[in-house]
Amino acid sequence: MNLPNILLDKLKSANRILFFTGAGISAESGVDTFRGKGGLWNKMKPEELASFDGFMRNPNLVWEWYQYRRKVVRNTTPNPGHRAIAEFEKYFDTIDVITQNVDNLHRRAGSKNILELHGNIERNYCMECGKYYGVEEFLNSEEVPKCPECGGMIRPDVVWFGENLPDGIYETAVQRAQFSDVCFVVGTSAVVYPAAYIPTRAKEAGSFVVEINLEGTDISGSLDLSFQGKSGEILPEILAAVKEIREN
Ligand code: BJW
Ligand code: ZN
Repeated sequence: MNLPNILLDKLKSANRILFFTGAGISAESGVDTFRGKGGLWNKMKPEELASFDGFMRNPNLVWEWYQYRRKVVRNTTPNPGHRAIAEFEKYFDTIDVITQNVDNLHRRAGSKNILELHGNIERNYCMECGKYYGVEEFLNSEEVPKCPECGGMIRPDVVWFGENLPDGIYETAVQRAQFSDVCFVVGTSAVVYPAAYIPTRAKEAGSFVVEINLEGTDISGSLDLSFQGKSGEILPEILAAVKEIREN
């Protein structure tokens, strides 16, 4: 693929790069996306599985779904897209990763500055006393476990519809977006708010915003560039160009 000169110029002079990622970046690791082709929500109702009310209506079903996804995540590895993002750190002063994903794959790929807007599937907490737990404690629980300390219900540490994002995280994310020189928007349908405001906030502040997605999205037209294809193929190509222009 020939990368447009405008992108190469921006990458040559940039100091701060932001990656804003969604489920699509993990698709090539075998982690299901929510929407789009083959997305989870084509088969299941989001409000039943990813909301507090859905959890309270049928806690064991929701728990089972998370236990299943934990298994998928444990048995997979970061793909060339995650690894390319981690390698960008060699070439720029600041690399920020703001992810909507809960799968830990950016961390496992070696990225350092990660903001997880929607939590992390590899953590749990007690709904009564607030104590945090890893996943190992409840690895074989097929039903919602009870807190060993207080008997309260244990839930995954993720953000469901109608719940606030972790304290202050969205404000920090917007600041990082506004500071970025180039912002890559990777593998997200950009329909879930407030996360979906981030590319727009970056663009308004003068960042050069580049989308990488299998298909066009509602925001494609308002960004600087939009590449259609697999992030696990396109990101390594951009990294190869970065190596050339930043090492010489
Ligand atoms: C590839 C690829 C490859 C595939 N390469 N690309 C009405 C209007 C506006 C807003 C609202 C409204 N009603 C309610 C709201 C607010 C609501 C919201 O945004 N709803 C809209 C959906 C309508 N938001 C919230 O509730 C948020 N909280 C909030 O607003 O708090 C304030 C508040 C408090 C109290 C009351 C009301 C408001 C919280 C949102 C939490 C989202 N949670 C989830 C689940 C997390 C846990 C879990 O993982 O189980 O987060 S939902 C799900 O969607 C998950 C994702 O992080 C999120 C975004 O999805 P993402 O990452 O974009 O994935 P997909 O699947 O949508 O897209 C994948 C893309 O990849 C596709 O485009 C593919 O083409 C592409 N792709 N393969 C490149 N190889
Ligand atoms: Zn407890």
